[in-house]
Amino acid sequence: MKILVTGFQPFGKETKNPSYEAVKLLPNEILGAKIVKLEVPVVFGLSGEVVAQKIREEQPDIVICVGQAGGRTAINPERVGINVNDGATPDNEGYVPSGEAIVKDGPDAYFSTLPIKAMVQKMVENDIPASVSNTAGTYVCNHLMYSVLHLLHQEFPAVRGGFIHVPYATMQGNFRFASMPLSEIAKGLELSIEACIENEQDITASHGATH
Ligand code: PCA
Repeated sequence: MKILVTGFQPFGKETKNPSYEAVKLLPNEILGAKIVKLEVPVVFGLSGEVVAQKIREEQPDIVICVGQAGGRTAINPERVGINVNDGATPDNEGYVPSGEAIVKDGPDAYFSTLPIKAMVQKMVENDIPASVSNTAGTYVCNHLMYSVLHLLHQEFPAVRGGFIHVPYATMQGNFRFASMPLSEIAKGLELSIEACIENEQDITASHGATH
């Protein structure tokens, strides 16, 4: 089995992005699966193209994209990617979208095809704070999640994929917000990858939210 794991370059005021910093710490093999790592630019459009090219080259069985969600208090497997780019802050090429579709006439949303509940359960059992998130936002992370799931749906229906948001890493020094040591973030990603390998289908469990 081969698993493509992506993380992002830094964006905004940050000089490090804990997503790719944590991906770099992952072993090159997990439960016998080969781990292929890729750093992705924080740019609408280009992010999806770079990952699509790697998927075509590497032909992975699973694609897991990871991004920073500053202020989140846990590692969050995302449930859904939505078909919209909308402005929060400029991407790394200065572009601020205004609510356009990612794929014209594409489906409104794609659900993750990763076992998000099994991933959360495995992390929590191992003392890593984790919960399911029901929004990946409307910035580049949501863009990449939707773009990858669209590609997989169209061209690689047997390949599972999805997205994980991670909090700030402690070494970024944003102490007014929740953070986790980078090694713990990497541990959470490794446990999530194990859960993906172990669970072809997700487990039945309640991981909803009232808001
Ligand atoms: N986080 C941003 C984009 C890149 C990243 O790491 C997001 O949540 O959209």
